[in-house]
Amino acid sequence: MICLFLSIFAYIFQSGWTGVNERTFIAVKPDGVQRRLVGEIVRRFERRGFKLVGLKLLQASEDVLREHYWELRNKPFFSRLMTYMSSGPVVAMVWQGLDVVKTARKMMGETNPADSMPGTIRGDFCVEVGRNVIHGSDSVESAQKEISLWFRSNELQVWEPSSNCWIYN
Ligand code: RTP
Ligand code: MG
Repeated sequence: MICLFLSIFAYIFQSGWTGVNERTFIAVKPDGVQRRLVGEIVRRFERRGFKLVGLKLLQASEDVLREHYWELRNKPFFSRLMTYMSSGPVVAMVWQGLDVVKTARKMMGETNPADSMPGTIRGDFCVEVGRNVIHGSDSVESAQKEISLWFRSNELQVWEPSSNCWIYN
């Protein structure tokens, strides 16, 4: 009963979540899964201090991918991108924390791995834009849309990390 109440409360107030409650959608793309980078990527977000609230391994449907990359539908690389993203399972995740959208993008590096600094995920683990191992929402608004596209509200966990007082003052 309490869980149900918390889930409904969380769902209703999802769009108002900011500050330490900000959320982003991260996906390890099929090449990242194939190359056994899931653990490394999760480790980086955990060690930075972000909270994992959702995680699943799935084969993304064409409908979900089309919706997810709708803004890129007229780009010349769109069909290659669809083929790439449906070439194997992806690990879909939701991470939460202060400025997590912006910080996750910094941790990922640039879209083109060649422009990504060493120390970033793309700067450390890939070389080509068409195999850039990770996706991250580019704004709080996109994050909200992507989270509701990829996750049902009951797949997101409401929990209080015991380390919070060592991460936030
Ligand atoms: P993502 O959405 O996957 O996190 O990547 P992003 O914001 O850094 O870049 P975006 O412009 O949204 O592009 C989405 C994905 O499309 C592939 N791409 N291929 N010139 C190309 O062949 C090209 N440009 C982009 C990449 O996989 C990119 O991450
Ligand atoms: Mg993008």
